[in-house]
Amino acid sequence: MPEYHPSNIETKWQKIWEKTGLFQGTVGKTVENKLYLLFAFAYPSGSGLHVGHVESKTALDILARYNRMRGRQVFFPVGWDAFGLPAENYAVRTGVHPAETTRKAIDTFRRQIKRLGISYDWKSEVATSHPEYYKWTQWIFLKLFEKGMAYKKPGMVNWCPSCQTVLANEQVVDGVCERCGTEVVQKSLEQWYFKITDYKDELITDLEQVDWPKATEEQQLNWIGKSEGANVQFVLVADGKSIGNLEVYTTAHDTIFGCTFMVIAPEHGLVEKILSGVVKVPEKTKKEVKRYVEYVAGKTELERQTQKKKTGVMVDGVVVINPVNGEKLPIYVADYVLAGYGAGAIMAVPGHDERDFEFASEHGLKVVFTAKSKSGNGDIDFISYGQIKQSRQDFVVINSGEFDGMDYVEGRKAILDRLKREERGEEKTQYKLRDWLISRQRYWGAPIPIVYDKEGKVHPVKEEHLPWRLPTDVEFKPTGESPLHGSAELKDRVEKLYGVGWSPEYDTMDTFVDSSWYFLRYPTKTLESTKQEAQNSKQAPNSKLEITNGKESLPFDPELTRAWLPVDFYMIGPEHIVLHLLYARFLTKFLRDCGYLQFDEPFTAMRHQGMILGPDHKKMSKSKGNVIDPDEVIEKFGADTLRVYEMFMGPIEADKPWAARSVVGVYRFLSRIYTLANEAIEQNKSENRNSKFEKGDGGRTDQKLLVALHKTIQAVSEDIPKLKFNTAIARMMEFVNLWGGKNTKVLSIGDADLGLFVKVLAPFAPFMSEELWQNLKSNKQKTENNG
Ligand code: ANZ
Repeated sequence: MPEYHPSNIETKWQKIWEKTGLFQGTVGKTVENKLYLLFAFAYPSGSGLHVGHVESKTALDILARYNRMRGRQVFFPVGWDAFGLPAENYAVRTGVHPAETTRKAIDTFRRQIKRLGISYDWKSEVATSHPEYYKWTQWIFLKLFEKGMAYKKPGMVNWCPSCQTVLANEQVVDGVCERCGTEVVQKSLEQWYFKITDYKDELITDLEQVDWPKATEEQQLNWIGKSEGANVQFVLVADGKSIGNLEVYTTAHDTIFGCTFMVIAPEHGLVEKILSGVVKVPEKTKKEVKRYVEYVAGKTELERQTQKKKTGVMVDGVVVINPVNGEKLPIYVADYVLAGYGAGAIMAVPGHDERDFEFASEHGLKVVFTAKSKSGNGDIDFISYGQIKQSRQDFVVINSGEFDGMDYVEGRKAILDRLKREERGEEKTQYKLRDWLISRQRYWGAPIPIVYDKEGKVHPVKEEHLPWRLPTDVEFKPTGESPLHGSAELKDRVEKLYGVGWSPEYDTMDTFVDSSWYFLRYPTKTLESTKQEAQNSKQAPNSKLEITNGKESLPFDPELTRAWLPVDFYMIGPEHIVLHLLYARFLTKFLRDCGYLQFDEPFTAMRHQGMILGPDHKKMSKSKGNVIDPDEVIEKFGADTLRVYEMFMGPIEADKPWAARSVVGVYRFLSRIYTLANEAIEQNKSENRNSKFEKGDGGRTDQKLLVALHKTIQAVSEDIPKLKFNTAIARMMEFVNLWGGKNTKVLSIGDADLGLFVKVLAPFAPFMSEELWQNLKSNKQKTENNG
């Protein structure tokens, strides 16, 4: 009886699958019942595949194999999010070129993934750092530029003094750089932006079209941050005279009688007027304001939003008048009010806003409540506006003149009506979403395809010059300037192509640009690879490689795109969901409006995998020494065991700790199947039964086992589409226990029924299933020959 030696079996089948090109070149132009499965492509880090990758890749691979078996046309592509900071930081430390590090890392990942038996269509393989890919990232930039959707403007950016680069907000964690821990500062730079805000409303409403986890949709909405409120005008008074209006944005105009002071951001226009002397204030105040503005300049926006202590200074000599009750209110400059949102000024209502309450407590300011709970005991206490908003009908307006006694539904409307009538306020909808800052002062990214003439005027690089290559003659020393500044080749290139005195754009693009359209490229890449191979083998020497729509070259074939997109199912870690999804959705909508795509949303259904924790129940990290290396597990137990174990750990969306003992348990389970199956095959052969394998032969199977088998088939078939892989495996384990548990008699099973069980197992443990299937087939041949 053959013993279970996974590595022999697995490497054998891996080679055969590869040689026969199984799973390759799977996209055709006419499709029926297609299923486009997408795994969020990985950053090829030097440390190779981790067990978390194994989890999500296996889960999708099960879906791919299962659906192929059910006759669906499955497209399951693979690629690399290959540009990015880590390779560049490594180059800075070691001098090894990022292209070199990235190539090596991709080789490692490719080897590991193949060893795992993931049934990718390798003809689709893309890497964002390859010129043939970033050519099209640049093409998309040019399309955006052409439509006025890519533009340049100076902006305050988060700057990491150590990495010498601009950071996106989410790369700043607690005020420090996410990568190196250095404190982030603010800096003004000319930057490129994409006008994602043009799509803000559609990015909200189109969420109705997708089947995503609710929490993920929520996060999209929060980031877009639509808020409905009002702009209100307060009269500004200096020296007893009106000097104009001060506008605030509020979502709680119904609390306006409770406004006891006004706060403006340090960047507000009025601050400038005070410092330049246009608005006169006492010299001492001016100095205090100046000092405060300087103090704030070092803080990031995030810090300003999250700090506990609310700092600020009073502007002596200027006041505002509350339009509803004529009260004179002091003005403060404080950094908890941000310049970029609303009017950069707020009416502070410490009775109902936590931030204002903290500020009022720090500075000894008056608190007025304008709301009382209907069910309350009469005592007036702090009620947060969040509570009021949740059930306006349960709160009564108080301390608000003629509006007293109304509930907050009625009061909100009546107060707005009065502000509108007196031309002191109007409804206003605000969004938190800002345009997408895409320029990076880094090397390892797609160069922005822009050149400047002698006057510094912006010109797009001509399409015929794409790919606008990333030069290689640069130094990896952080200088504060974009590394491309150091390239003589780039300067020469620009002068040769565009004229003497012209200069290149030195920034590269945010890697989020690369990853926001890769799923559009996959089907076409597969087609191109197939054509390329035919050409190489001289089968079709004249086949044209270029994809066009008759008018222009395109990154994605129109017919193929119509046939295969959108993506039917996207599996992605919960840590990437906010920005990546938002940007991919934005570019999809933009390309649709250009006429290249026919759908609104790129990812029809989506789910998230949980995290695999270390044996100590903590997040795996090198520094904690709790990292499990998938290569080691495969070496010891085989890829099938690793796959089945990770799927058995628990619900796919949950975080789960690694348990070495259970790995052994899964290995025993698979060994048991291997032994039982081969024994059955042997038995069926020796008894010289004419096995009707594949033709349905229930007769030779123990009746009890037969019933269990069909129950198992049903349960597993139902569990897989629901991603309930752990329960599916549990059902298979129950079946195997009945078939031949440790202390029970082995029940007989005919070849045909064994074949059915092997099929059920195949998506989970494809190598062993293939081996058993082969044994069954040769059994059939032998018995047929004998008979
Ligand atoms: C008075 C008030 C009273 C407010 C109250 C809230 C509660 P969302 O919903 O997130 O849009 N605000 C306006 N502009 C701001 C800025 N530039 N920086 C910081 N805060 C700003 O938040 C809207 C509320 O945030 C606005 O409504 C304003 O405070 C504040 F009981 O006005 B509110």
